[in-house]
Amino acid sequence: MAAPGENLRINGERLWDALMEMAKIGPGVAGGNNRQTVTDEDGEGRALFQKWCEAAGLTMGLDTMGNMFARREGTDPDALPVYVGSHLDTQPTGGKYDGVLGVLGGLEIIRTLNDLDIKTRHPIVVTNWTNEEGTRYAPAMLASGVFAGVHEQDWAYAREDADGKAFGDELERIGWKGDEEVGARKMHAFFELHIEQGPILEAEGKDIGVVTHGQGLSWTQVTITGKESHTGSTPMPMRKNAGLGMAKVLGLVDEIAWWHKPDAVGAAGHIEVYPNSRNVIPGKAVFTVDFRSPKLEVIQDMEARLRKGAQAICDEMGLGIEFEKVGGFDPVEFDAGCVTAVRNAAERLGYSHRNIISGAGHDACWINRVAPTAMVMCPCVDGLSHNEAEEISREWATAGAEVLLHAVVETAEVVG
Ligand code: HGY
Ligand code: MN
Ligand code: MN
Repeated sequence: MAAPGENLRINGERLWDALMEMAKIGPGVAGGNNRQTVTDEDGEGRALFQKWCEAAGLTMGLDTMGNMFARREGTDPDALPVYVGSHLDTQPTGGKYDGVLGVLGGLEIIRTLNDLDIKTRHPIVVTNWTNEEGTRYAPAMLASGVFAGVHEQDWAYAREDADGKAFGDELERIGWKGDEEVGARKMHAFFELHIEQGPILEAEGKDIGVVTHGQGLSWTQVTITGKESHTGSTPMPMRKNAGLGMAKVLGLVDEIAWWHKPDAVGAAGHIEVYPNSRNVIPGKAVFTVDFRSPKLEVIQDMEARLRKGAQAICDEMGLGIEFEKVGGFDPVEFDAGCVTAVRNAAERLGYSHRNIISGAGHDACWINRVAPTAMVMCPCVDGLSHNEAEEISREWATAGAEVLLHAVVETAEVVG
């Protein structure tokens, strides 16, 4: 496949303007975003994306999980499309670039090809995957997981948020539940541009991360039960303190991750105690343990140590404990051909680059099961993400989108 010339560049200002425009929808309280999945704000963001896609001459497909597919025709209608995209939903205290850069970077590719009247043999489809974050509805990468055949759609529709609202009902309520069968689409390849969400690229002064692998993830929801009682009048020996049990287990989670250093991370970001009253000993604690590692055997060992150690803590304290696996995927190795297209693009464009393993999960990790897939990463300031202060530079956004452009166009085969 002929590679595009090194002077094929995107319009960095236009990409940056699009990012800032999208960031106005579902603003956070500290400069970031709170555009959680299947909320009204998510619906607004989708509508803006659709408007831009239609203005760029794309036709929009929508499947039964709300995944959006904006198609630019190729010269060969029978050729499988090259897909490019990420997610528009954000964390409750999310940044402006996590996911969004990958979707709007895909749109910028289309806008650039239109400007230059470049045709490709394969169609190109810009994609927005529903509920990548997994915050309001666990697990993360829910809709790309259904698309890849990992989750059943009915199970996904029944997932409930903290207020007991079902995912399928909310998707329908915001008007973004499509008719197209999820997973019916076949892909020639899939590329995802994403911020690193870690410190490596910035620390090493690299413009581009060539993502060869994605570390695996395990989410275990733990429920510890004790006995609610008065914080003042209940003698210490009589207490069944579920909150204290949780605190000890959280200390164990940290120990387990450090025990496997440097190949493991562990924490709990979701934590609830009941009744959460100042003068009541918690009778129940519910929290989700997030373990990750590039090595499957390390993830499995961490899960086993958690169950054994947490059970022993609760037995000792006279507390009940239940475990439920609520998310996870094995470590991922991306497609060598697509990864090479990304690396060659960075070389051709004169961007410094290094191979990198993705610390975060992405839709690409599931799509890698059904199509040749690779990711492009750009640095982010202080490696910070899942924080409203998440920041990137215009130069980094431009570099990432240009590498994405070259990898996608080379794979889609320029015609004429
Ligand atoms: O959890 C993750 O890694 C992703 O940000 N959803
Ligand atoms: Mn993301
Ligand atoms: Mn995220």
